[in-house]
Amino acid sequence: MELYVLPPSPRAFKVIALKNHLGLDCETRIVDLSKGDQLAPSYVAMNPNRKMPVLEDDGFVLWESNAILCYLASKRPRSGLWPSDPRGQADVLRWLAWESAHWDAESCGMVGYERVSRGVLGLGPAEPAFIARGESNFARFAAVLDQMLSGRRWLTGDALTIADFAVGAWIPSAQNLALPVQNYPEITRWYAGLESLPGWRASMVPAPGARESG
Ligand SMILES: N[C@@H](CCC(=O)N[C@@H](CS)C(=O)NCC(=O)O)C(=O)O
Repeated sequence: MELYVLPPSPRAFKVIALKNHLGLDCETRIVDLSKGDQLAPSYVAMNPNRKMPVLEDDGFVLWESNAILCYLASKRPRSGLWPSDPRGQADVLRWLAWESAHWDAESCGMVGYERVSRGVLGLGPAEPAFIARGESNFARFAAVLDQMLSGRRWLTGDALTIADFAVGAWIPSAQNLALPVQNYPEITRWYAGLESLPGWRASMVPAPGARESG
């Protein structure tokens, strides 16, 4: 398997952290967005969206980071990270959708796009109105996350799942983007649990000020 990624972007981090957590045999290839690697015809043939990450497994090509999480976790069904029972699976799917629609596109990712990705992609200065909207949405959705984590070790209960990888991958970026993660005690407690996983720690990239959310 090969993963096409640009760490420390959260969409890259989540798939790298899961690969490391599961000990999967998988090469990583850097997609340098600042150099336009995502625009190369060979890359566009894999992902016509011209975005990373992408997974390639023996001719099977998969884009969308949360779909990649499902696929990687399916390689180790006994890990329980992608449950097979209908309610467990739907609960995880709920959080994968929430992460993509709200945590990424409307809050952390919106602020990251304006403050970091625009620079990486050469798209000009940030638009303050989008930063303000992203910060306001962060307060809204971080409160939901904090409340839902109350009384739970992990996002969907006692067991770690790929939902934790998807949502938790944004916390280092949120901190670097000065989003006030520290105001949410349940998020802080839960994230400490993720950071204690050896595979998670091994995936951290020390890159202060550089492409935290690209
Ligand atoms: N929903 C997608 C989002 C992927 C995405 O937005 N990737 C960004 C950077 S992390 C990208 O490749 N941007 C390049 C561009 O838009 O030109 C996923 O989760 O995989």
